[in-house]
Amino acid sequence: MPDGMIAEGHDALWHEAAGQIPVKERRKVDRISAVAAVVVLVTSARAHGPPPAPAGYVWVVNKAFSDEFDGDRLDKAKWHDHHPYWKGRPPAKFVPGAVSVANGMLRITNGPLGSPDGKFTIAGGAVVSRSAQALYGYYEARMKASRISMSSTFWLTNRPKLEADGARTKQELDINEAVGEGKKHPGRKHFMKSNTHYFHTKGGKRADKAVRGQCRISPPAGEAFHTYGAWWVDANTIRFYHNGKHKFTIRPSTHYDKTPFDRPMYMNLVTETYDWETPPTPEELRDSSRNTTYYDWVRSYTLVKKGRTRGKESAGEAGRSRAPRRLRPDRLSWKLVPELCDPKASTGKGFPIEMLVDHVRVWRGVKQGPLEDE
Ligand SMILES: [Ca+2]
Repeated sequence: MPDGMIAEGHDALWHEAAGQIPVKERRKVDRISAVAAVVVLVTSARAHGPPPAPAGYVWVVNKAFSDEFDGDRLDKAKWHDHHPYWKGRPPAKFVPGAVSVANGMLRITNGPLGSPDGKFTIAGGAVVSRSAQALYGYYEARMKASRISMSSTFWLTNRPKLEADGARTKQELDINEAVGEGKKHPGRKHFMKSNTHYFHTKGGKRADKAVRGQCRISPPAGEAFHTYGAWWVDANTIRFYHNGKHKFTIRPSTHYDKTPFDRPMYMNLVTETYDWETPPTPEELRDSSRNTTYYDWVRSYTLVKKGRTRGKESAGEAGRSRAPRRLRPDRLSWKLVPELCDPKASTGKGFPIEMLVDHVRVWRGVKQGPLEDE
């Protein structure tokens, strides 16, 4: 997904009729279209996006938690290839060697651990965001679970907080915790499994106030890519989405805190073994047709009040995002629409609303591109 992309809600403006484009403008448009075509290729693979933004707001990409995994290695500026705070749950240990990026995918390939380490005999993997500032917003991943009795996960959590009464608290938002081929729980693969945990530890006693949610999915988690999303609306409300459709809403426990989910978190894409599930055998772990979890992309967005996005962007880029005044991007962007709807450039399926977003991207490119020389 292009950086700085702005997504409107689903109220498309496709019927906005564009008038005849003057020749002079047309040249610009043609050149812009070349840029736009590249963007189209990138975004035509979009399976889903955020739900409609509330009136007066737009979704803005949260870059720290978004990645298409299109390179040939993990972006270390954005992610750890291990878990900075957790070795893993025995018998699976998080090993950087399990993590790779290829063919547009982040892959976590589980296997037998080369050298057993105490209780650890299995190599799993963890990709953890460097930023721990994920708060309210939309978080979405397109992924396919492995088909072994380890999990394929997408979740957020934070570090423990010391409360005034001496308790330590932390929260966890599990958007999806799939097991593609369970042994004790073979039916799990048919569900998107989500959860919210409020952990409270005091005087050596640890309590977990969990509120779960789930929905049925088909095909099973390990047999196809699915898009799992969560709209963290506020401290008490999280809406969950499967393939772009709202399926259920969780209101986290308020047993210890009236506003339980109001602290920022970091993101986790990890594979785990559990005490409630039988671990895979070495043979299963060596089977490359089933031992790998695939993440096509992770995309995250935050809501920003309309009219505040431009200032926000230029503030973040020291003014670099401002297009040359004579190009009048606020007008010309609408003239771009018929160009982008050219059947030759389209997939034939019509463009999703996200195309509007790309116009914004195009205009940001204008300043640094060849058009500036005209
Ligand atoms: Ca990808």
